[in-house]
Amino acid sequence: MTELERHPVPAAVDVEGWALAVDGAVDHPIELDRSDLESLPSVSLTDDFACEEGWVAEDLTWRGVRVDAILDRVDPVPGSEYGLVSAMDGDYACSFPLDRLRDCVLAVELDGAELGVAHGGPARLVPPADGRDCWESVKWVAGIRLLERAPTDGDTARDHALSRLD
Ligand SMILES: Nc1nc2c(c(=O)[nH]1)N[C@H]1C(S)=C(S)[C@@H](COP(=O)(O)O)O[C@H]1N2
Ligand SMILES: [Mo]
Repeated sequence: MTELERHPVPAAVDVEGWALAVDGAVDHPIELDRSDLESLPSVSLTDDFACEEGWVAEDLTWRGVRVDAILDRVDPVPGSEYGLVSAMDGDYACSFPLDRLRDCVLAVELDGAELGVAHGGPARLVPPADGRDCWESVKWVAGIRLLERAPTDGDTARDHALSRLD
């Protein structure tokens, strides 16, 4: 079975009119479209991506915007400590301590080309490789919601990912 057969693009993923909502415990909620994202400073990083299922995709070069640069635009309230990153495929979402989320890159390019929908385009979260779980790399990112406390529900990514393992 190929990787794309294991991880097909769900029907709920609709990239037309895509925009990223950044809201929650912030002073200035915003919505960014592709050109807004392109106007922010970008960074590149190259690493391997390993999945709990036992495969590794080597030497991937991502380009995108550090979440830090996005959060600077919304002015998180002082008590903001977590971020819940949600996706277009149903209730898939993953929470992060805010400091770690700031270090993630919201990737819009993979290996020098626009990030295709097959791999999570228009925008995919790429957390720092150190201590990263595969399900934290949220594909088809639709929202970043800042929270003052760790979410007690809605943080579904791990369950979704592990439910695919036998
Ligand atoms: N929105 C969303 N993101 C997701 C997933 C998912 O099901 N939905 N699966 C995760 C898991 S477990 C893995 S291993 C990778 C797979 O990425 P790939 O399809 O580019 O190989 O996406 C991660 N991000
Ligand atoms: Mo995974």
